Amino acid sequence: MELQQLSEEQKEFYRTNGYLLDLAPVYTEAEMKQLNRDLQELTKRLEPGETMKDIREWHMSSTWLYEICTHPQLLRYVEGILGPNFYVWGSQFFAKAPGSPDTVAWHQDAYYWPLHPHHTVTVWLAFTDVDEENGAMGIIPGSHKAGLIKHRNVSGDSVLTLELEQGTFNESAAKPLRLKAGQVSLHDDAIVHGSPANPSDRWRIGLTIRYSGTKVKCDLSRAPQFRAYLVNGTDEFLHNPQGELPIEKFARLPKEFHIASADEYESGQ
Ligand SMILES: O=C(O)CCC(=O)C(=O)O
Repeated sequence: MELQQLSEEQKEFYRTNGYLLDLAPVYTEAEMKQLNRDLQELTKRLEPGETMKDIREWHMSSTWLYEICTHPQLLRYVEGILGPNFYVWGSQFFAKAPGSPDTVAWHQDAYYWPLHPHHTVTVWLAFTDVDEENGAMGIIPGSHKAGLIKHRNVSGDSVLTLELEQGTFNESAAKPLRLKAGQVSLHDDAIVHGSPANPSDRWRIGLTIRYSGTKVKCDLSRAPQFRAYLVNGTDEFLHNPQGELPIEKFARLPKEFHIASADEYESGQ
């Protein structure tokens, strides 16, 4: 299939709103069926007590996941946002079983990450159809322009540990990111987003993949596990340690290689 480039209109929409939807699918229905079977194989590598959200940064250990993160169509979409030179450094599944009470509290990704400057885009690849009924992610259009807002610790059913305080953004403006399996959305690292529980009888599974322009430097004192994999263009800065390519199809990454999140940095873990 011929690769799609982002149009000038789509780039402008992203700059204004901080997200992008309605892109041509990256995978066909048949490919998604196979990818979901493969995902089952990968989940067999989880340890007791772990869930799919612990499949995190496994692109460093699994060639299967690395190939998804470097799918040529994904790279073309990301190139439209970041320009020609960028690396991948993060990946994580966000899955909600039928009836799962798990939520993702409203947050801004950049608050979690010791990355400067802000030039990071997340691809959210739908492994299942997602909509309002099964806990699709919601975003607040344009909220990436307001800068970073202070987060507080959250308890309860959120799978993340920090949240924005109510009143710091306009929750009623939230837009659900509906996707068919095999489609992606893109979002800016400063956009306010989150997701509700899944009261439906369907699974809701998405893979987030994080890409940054080569000018982005990670503060390694806060995330020593950080590894950049140049996936497009050239790295004229060499700001970050380069990752080693995985060699096994479904190998897990030892937990100590997960990239810590903001609360963990703050508590010095
Ligand atoms: O899938 C979700 O509900 C949340 C994903 C998310 O927070 C992210 O992509 O940063």
